[in-house]
Amino acid sequence: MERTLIIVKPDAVQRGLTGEIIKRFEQRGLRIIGMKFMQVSQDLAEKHYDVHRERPFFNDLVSYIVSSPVVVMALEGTSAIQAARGTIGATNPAESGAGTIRGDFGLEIGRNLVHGSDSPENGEIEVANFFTDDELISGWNRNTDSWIFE
Ligand code: D4T
Repeated sequence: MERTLIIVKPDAVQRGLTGEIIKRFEQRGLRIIGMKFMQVSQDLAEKHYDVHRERPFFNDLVSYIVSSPVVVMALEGTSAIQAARGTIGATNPAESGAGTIRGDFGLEIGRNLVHGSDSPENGEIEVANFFTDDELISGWNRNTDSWIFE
């Protein structure tokens, strides 16, 4: 099982797309192990995007993620990283295929609606950055699990 951190970003929450976005991950088969509505602090935003600190778009990225509340989810599943990124689409919505979240709802890279972790290692780190242990319910079973996980 892999874990991925999903952030329904400020633009998606403001546009009323939270339910639509959660639905897509649920129907993909990923299991929710944590979810909350929150305001990302400046410190947490800088930590989350630390890998981009030297990039020219770093300040815009941080301002965007702290600009309004977000919904964060920790999801678990086999190939959760790759599956979630497929559901999300390419970084630039203009290049995302129809049927992906960014391809269906976005146009610009700086308003790309949703974040998903890019590796199993980063999935673990990012989930731990956004959730305390007692906010996560890992290891619960859905009655449908055997119809989703082989
Ligand atoms: P996130 O991290 O938001 O899920 O996006 P990706 O995983 O798809 O893309 P990324 O880490 O390469 O970029 C993080 C974030 O930076 C913005 N960005 C990126 C930008 O504004 N301009 C750029 O040129 C790039 C490469 C968009 C996503």
